Amino acid sequence: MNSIEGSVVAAKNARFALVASRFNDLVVDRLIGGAIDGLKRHGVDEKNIVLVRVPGAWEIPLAAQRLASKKKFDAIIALGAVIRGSTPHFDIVASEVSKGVAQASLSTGVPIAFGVLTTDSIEQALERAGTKAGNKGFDAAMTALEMVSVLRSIDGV
Ligand code: INI
Repeated sequence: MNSIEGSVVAAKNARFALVASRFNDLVVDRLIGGAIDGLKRHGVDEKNIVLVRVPGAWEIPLAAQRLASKKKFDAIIALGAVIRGSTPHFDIVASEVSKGVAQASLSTGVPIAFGVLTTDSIEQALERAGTKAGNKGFDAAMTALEMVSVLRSIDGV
């Protein structure tokens, strides 16, 4: 049996774009830090990382799709924090950003790791941004590395 799986070692010359929202930047800045730390510690050169900031999570899918369609990036990492209670449209924003990111990834064929937190409180968000529950930005970076690797392996079959 042949088994194909990816590794989290940076594929040669792989390029990554981070799309991160400014809304709830206290949280999102920590996700960005985690993602960049993860990429660099797994062998990605800083010159191969581009950071794009957008106003809110709602805007992430379009920016991610535009970046993906350039075919210059091996993977994109979407980072944001949608926190219930900030405004009544939490559910709409949370639902659309997840659907939009999935659609952008499938329509372009470029992996987009989903590092957008959807939480009930700022405390839950901070727990997932480098405190008690790890850093979902770092986790998303690992997913991006693994998807680049596994897609290159699939392409080589
Ligand atoms: N954007 C977020 O990134 N997080 C939120 O929690 C949030 N809430 O709750 O309102 C939010 N709203 C803004 C939205 O993403 C758009 O930027 C805005 O509607 C303009 O298009």
